[in-house]
Amino acid sequence: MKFDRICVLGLGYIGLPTASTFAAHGVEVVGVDVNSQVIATLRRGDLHIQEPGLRETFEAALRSGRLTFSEKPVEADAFIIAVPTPFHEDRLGESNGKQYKLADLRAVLSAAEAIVPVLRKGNLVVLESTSPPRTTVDLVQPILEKSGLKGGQDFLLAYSPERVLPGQIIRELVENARVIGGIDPVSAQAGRDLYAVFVKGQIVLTDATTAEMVKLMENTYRDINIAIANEFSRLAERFGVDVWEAIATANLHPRVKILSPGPGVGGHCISVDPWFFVEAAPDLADLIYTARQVNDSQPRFALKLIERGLGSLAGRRIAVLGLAFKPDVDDLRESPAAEVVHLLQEAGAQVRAFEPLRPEGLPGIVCVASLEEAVCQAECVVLLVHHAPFVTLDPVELARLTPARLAIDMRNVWDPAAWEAAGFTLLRLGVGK
Ligand code: SAJ
Repeated sequence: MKFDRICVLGLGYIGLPTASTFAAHGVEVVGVDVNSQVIATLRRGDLHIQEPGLRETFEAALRSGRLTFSEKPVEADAFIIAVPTPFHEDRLGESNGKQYKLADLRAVLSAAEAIVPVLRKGNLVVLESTSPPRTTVDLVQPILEKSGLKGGQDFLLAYSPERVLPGQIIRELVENARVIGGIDPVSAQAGRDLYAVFVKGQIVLTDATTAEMVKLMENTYRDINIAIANEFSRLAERFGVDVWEAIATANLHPRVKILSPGPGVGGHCISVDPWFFVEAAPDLADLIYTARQVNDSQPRFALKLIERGLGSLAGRRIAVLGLAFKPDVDDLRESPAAEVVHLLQEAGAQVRAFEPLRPEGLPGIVCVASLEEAVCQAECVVLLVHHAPFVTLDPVELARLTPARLAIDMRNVWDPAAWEAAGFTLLRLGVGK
């Protein structure tokens, strides 16, 4: 199948890079977003998100004249839905004493509704948003069929998860293997024709529900791996061990690859998607549920380390480095670093946070525009996110900027010998020695 014109619904961290990449590869793309401010920003040639390399691809797409924007879908050969699937903030599910978060699929469902008036015979619709198993066949297909057209006969429908890592999106979009699950084999094949425009990685065809499950399995596997690392950090403290040394040594085993502990797991993927399994099958997903509990409680464990260093937290002046959900991204959604700051504030500490990639920070947190301002009156400097400039921070220089002589490293990136030599007491997460 050939696709001359496509419509990409949702112009966030996935949709915008995808739309720009298609346009840069010769396809006419109409980018759609319900947020008129986003549309206005993009039409001006500005970006509302930061992602390395995105500006270049976006500008190439604009220059080609093939990327335009609209607040509503228009007729096209294919439609890609790339809207967020967060969880509901205001309600929880419950089954057998387990409370769990519920997927909020409203954006997916309204994107499908918006396609109905412009859906034509022979069109392909692809859902990319991470979704609970069976969303494509049980929820999206019936909505699209309100058009009077029948899925698999009149239009084609597939699920193809985005799998790109924030910070590496532009490269991974092209290089990663792509899974395409059709509601029937013809739909999967059409999906292959579409993504083959730019995907250099392997393209694997399957059915829609398998593809949905593959996506959830990948992120759940990572969540569980990080949960075991976090649990090891707690055990290591108890047993007087350095968890970083222990993990590095265990990882020398050819079949062991333990990830890194930290102050928690955040972002809009790894900390969200495993709940989709729990919600869909609370009676079966015990391990997944427990891993989520471990990772969600890790900010409290991080707080205890700060308490170990400072004693009571009430009234203490603490400089926090990093608020993003992970290093070298500007995304503060579901950030464990922000959670640690909230816990510090609840305990009465006076926190000044410095997030170089998003200096305005978050409401309710005092955010300053420079390292100097963050540390100048601090009693303790806490590294929560290992952004590149923090990793290379020179402790001798820092000692000149701050009266603090206590430093806490939640990411094991500061060299204990160098920091001690500069006059700091350095505490590291997961180190009981
Ligand atoms: N984290 C740790 N320890 C680690 C690795 C990560 O504590 O060893 C934390 C990070 O600090 C962060 C969270 O986990 O708070 C998630 O970060 P991440 O880098 O593991 O993942 P995401 O959420 O940025 O992207 C993931 C990726 N999935 C997998 O690697 C299986 C990406 O490929 C997906 O496309 C993305 O989720 C998504 O959109 O679903």
